Amino acid sequence: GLTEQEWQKVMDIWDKVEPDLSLHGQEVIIRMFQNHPETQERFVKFKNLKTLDEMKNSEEVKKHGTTVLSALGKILKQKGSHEAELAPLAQTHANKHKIPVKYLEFISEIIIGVFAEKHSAEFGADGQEAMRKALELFRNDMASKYKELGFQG
Ligand code: HE6
Repeated sequence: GLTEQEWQKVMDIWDKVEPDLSLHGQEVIIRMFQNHPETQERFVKFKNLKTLDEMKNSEEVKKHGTTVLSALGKILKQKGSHEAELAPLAQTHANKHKIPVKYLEFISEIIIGVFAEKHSAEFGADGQEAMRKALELFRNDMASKYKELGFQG
């Protein structure tokens, strides 16, 4: 788990991100699609987006970025006691979307990268390390749920 101090660092960066969730979310989704094209293939609604411009101009991508980061924010704010928030997410991502844990690893690193770029002054090495631990905890618990659901992930 994380120490109270580490959770505080995670909450501090989230405070910076939250006022502009859709911009951060859009950037995360686009970068995930660019760096890991296999992730884009999982989206019926985004498979057809070909160029970076098409992605940047898509209101749907922006909207989905907001959806993903607000769900993640709700989870992080539980500071590890996230069973109620995590269970439905694991359920859909295992059974419906079939998203491997590897892809959750991709998006975790991208989230850290995007936040670090946009908030270099406030999100230093220790903040990034705390966020990495929080996202690892999230992924581990997703992976346990996946197993319970019989999804190899
Ligand atoms: Fe996904 N997602 N997602 N997801 N998702 C979500 C929250 C997805 C995610 C990682 C989602 C994904 C593919 C997520 C998704 C739909 C992720 C919410 C709240 C919803 C929704 O309610 O619509 C993380 C970390 C969080 C918090 C891939 C790939 C990754 C890495 C869909 C294909 C798909 C969908 O709706 O089709």
